[in-house]
Amino acid sequence: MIRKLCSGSGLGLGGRFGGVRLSRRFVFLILLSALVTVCFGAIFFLPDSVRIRRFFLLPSEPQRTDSAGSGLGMAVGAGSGAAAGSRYRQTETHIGPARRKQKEKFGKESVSPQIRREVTERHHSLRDSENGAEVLDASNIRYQPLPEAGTELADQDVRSHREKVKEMMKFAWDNYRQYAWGTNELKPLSKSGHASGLFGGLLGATIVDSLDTLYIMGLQEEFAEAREWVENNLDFNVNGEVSVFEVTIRFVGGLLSAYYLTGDELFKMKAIELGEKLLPAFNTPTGIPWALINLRSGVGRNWGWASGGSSILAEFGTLHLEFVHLSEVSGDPKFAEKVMKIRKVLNRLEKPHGLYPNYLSPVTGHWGQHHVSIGGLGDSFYEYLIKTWLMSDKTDEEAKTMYYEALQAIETNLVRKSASGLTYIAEWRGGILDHKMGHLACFSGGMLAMGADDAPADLSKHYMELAAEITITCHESYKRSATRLGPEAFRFDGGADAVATRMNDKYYILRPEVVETYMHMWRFTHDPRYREWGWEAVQALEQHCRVDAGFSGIRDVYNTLPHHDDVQQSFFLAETLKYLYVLFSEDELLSPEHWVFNTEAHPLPVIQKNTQEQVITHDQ
Ligand code: DMJ
Repeated sequence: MIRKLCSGSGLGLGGRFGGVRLSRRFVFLILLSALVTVCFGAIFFLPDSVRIRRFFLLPSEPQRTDSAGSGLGMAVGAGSGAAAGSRYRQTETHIGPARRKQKEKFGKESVSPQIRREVTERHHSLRDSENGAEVLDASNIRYQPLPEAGTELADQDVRSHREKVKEMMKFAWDNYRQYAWGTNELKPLSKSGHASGLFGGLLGATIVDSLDTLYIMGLQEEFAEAREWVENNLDFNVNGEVSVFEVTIRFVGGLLSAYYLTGDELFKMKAIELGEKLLPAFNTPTGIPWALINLRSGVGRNWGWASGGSSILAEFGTLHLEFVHLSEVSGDPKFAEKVMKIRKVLNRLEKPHGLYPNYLSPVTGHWGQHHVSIGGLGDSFYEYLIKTWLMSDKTDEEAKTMYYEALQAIETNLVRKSASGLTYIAEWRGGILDHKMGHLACFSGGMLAMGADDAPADLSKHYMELAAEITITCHESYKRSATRLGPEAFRFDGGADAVATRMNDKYYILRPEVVETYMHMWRFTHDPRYREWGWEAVQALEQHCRVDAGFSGIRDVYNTLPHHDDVQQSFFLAETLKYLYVLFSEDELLSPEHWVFNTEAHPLPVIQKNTQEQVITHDQ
């Protein structure tokens, strides 16, 4: 019995040697547990622990950017099919020898000095231009406040439509303020805040996204509340991973726009501060940024689902307008240099049939999967080429050339007509056409119209016709549903003609692209049907998306029985309602000669060649 106790329990009842063995084990156990405690502490409490956590804990992979906030969790395009299990964590410290070589190659390229020279030359040429005014010093740029809107419209119907849109904005805002203030978005059925995975620990997406819409609509009290929140609560020092693209278009774009509209330095300082926080995302061998960045540690990585660790065309290709303006307002060319480098890399790459695949490795500089789309994953890259040209006051020839070349390749390879004669833009998978068009792709009607004027070799008329045809098709996708709202994606094969055939393509999450195109088409043509179609959309939104406490997306546009997704997307206030409001306004409000909308509908001023035109007023 005693022997048993001695050998088994280690309670000190054994002989001398047994006692020594037991105390060694005891010390060993204590050391081991101390080590485990230290490791765990490091994983959970050190600031740069995100990567380690990801390694040890089951990942909660952020969703595809565009639709991630939807609550439906749909991935758009090829992203959804990409191996969910192939987790990719390629930070600079993880690159192998071959890739390191690539990094050195790209690092040593003459691209950087060239870009620096171009950006600096541009800086100087503007600064030294005729009148000697320092136009790049934003304190010299004065933007006068917009007038009280609504007074100048002669047409009573149009005026009342605009008032209706303003009322919708107030309703969406009031409910956000009441139930979700300070969070990113409102859940209008749950009456609570919605945390989107796109913004890490960043808060207030709806507030920052709404600033300019509130201001433009003359909702002054609401704007003042939003400003106060920005001043006291908007904090970028968060330990969380954000989407570089989403934060740029919504937060940086929203702040810049608020600055340019109001001249309030607070917004400028905040925009620059956030821009600085995003810069580490560009520390890759090629200069193509990571999709995600931890704002505190500066560690970047790509989405796990994106072809072989690629960055996404529509993300890294949609930073140009904001970063150029960050250089404008800060006087520091480093922001513009980053996006110019992206441009250079893209420009010199070999393109299959002249098309830009949606995936590009930031490490090797090689294309990933050959999936081409003017909808999700590709869309706003093309938009930013033509808008960069326009925003540069038509001086950025490289952007212009790249846009028209890309457009030509798209037209040759992707634009098709359905059996009933509807024009659509298909997707391309390694040379095989997928005859579907996403809601996101419907922005392209407006883009085509915007670029028609400067098109080469008398293609202007043709591009305007194409723009009108695409707009008709997108309108048909709305018209052919029971709710008169359009699905996330619609098809042109297997007997389908501008309708969704799969259940997970039937949702509508308050997206703006179709009304965005109506707005541009109205401005370029003054054809009244675009205002009529915009009004149809307003009525459908009121009927099917308005709920007790805000607006919600719906899960099936072909079913009038309500099945809401319970998310009021921030882009509904930033874009959908703003574009509708502008559609029912006079052309002078944010006119295309002086303003370019970023892809989140935040107006940024054209950087005028002539410095005298730097004072931008509403009535120019
Ligand atoms: C917005 O955040 C932007 O318009 C982006 O370019 C695409 N997706 C959403 C709206 O649908």
